[in-house]
Amino acid sequence: MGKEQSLVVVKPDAMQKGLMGTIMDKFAEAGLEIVAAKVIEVTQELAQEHYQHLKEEKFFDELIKYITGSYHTKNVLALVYQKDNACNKIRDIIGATNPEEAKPTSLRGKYGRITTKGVFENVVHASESVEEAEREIKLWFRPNELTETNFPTQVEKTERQEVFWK
Ligand code: DAT
Ligand code: MG
Repeated sequence: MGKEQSLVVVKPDAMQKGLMGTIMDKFAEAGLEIVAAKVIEVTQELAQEHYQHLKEEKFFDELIKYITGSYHTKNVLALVYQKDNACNKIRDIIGATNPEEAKPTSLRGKYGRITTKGVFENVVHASESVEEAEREIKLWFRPNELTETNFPTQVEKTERQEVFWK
């Protein structure tokens, strides 16, 4: 049995503010191990799928604009961390969803803000549970992008076009 894994996303506000190192330092201090990392632009499709459970919320459209980088840089840093009880440990470090309610010493408490449009610019995403982590890791990463995985994989032949160096 492998260790518990969680998806972490350093959101566009944190990327633009140069907080990637600060955020990763906190997780390293807590003994969390990185098993995947990549810088990507969040597409509309990925954003909508990631936040599908919030589709009916009145803040949904603004949330999608925020995570796809309409207000900051488009890049995010997507990571998979692992450790026993990783989801709870990481959620504790990042703090509550609303940055004004988050503990002042947490990442969201320290670096987050609410905009005049009501967007929670809360710096970092992390999976809330083991079940959510599995769904999110499978959504954001392919199996071969993780150095370790507990989730079953299969080999498929595809006709997909891939880009190579020339
Ligand atoms: P979390 O990101 O802490 O897991 P969530 O899954 O409930 O929180 O919501 C996802 C994101 O949606 C959250 O990071 C910020 C935004 N959000 C949640 N509740 C909100 C609200 N009441 N007003 C504005 N944005 C909100
Ligand atoms: Mg959540």
